[in-house]
Amino acid sequence: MEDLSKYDRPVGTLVTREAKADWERHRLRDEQVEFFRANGYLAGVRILDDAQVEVLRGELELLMDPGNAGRELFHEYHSNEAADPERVLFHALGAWRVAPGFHDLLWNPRFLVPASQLLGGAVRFWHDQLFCKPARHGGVVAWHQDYSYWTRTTPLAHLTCWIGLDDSTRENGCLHYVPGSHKWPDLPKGVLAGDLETSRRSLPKALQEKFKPVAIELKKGEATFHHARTMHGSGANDTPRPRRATVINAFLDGVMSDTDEPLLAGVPVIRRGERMGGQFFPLLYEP
Ligand SMILES: O=C(O)CCC(=O)C(=O)O
Repeated sequence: MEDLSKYDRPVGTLVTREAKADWERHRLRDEQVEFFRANGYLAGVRILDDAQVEVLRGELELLMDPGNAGRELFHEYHSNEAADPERVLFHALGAWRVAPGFHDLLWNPRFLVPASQLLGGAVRFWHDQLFCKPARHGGVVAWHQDYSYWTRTTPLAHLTCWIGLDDSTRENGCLHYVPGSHKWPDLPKGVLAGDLETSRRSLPKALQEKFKPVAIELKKGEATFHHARTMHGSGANDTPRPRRATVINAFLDGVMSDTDEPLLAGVPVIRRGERMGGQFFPLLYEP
């Protein structure tokens, strides 16, 4: 299986090539950027059309087979990460190395232009993630701040783009955010697919009082962006249809390693204090 991380440009046909001058039309409006700054998230940004969603759903089906040929290229691969034995949460990091659609998605201007506006500069890739909750017994994702999993990179200048491959609703386990929580301090890391509410109960009382989550219902192909300190989580899926999503995690160019260990499984060490870069962390966009 060829490792597509060798290519720091699109390799297939998922994303149509547009002249850079045409990328302006993907810019967020000022009020959208202001909403993100005030609340720590921005929902309802269309990233994919229905045909592109179908391409990614097809690739995802192959990737979810634990016997898939690219399995060894994933940095993490959990067919079921759910702590609850009655439920299933598929979660994997590294699809962009294996499947051309997930690879090229990183160079989609509909993602890159808003990401650059929200980060305030050049966009560098951190990693991708797949989060899939199967029909009827889909698992939860516990309340967390993404940066609690990423303190090995510094400073915090990170952004998450969550893209639905199904319509996501309260019933099938859509994402929920706590508006304003990006201004909270760094909180301890919990068990990602553990009990939804444990981390909430362990918060200081003052933060528990401010904990007023909102449900982010989206159409397939739409995205929501969030700040790396924004508290978020998602409930179970008991509906007859799956809730599938792909996530792009990025940071502002210039973020550094803060460890002498490999930053992801299977990736060479970037020494503490060195800027993130190289084959596995490509520069995606310089505005
Ligand atoms: O897909 C989900 O429900 C959780 C996603 C998530 O936690 C994340 O993108 O950081």
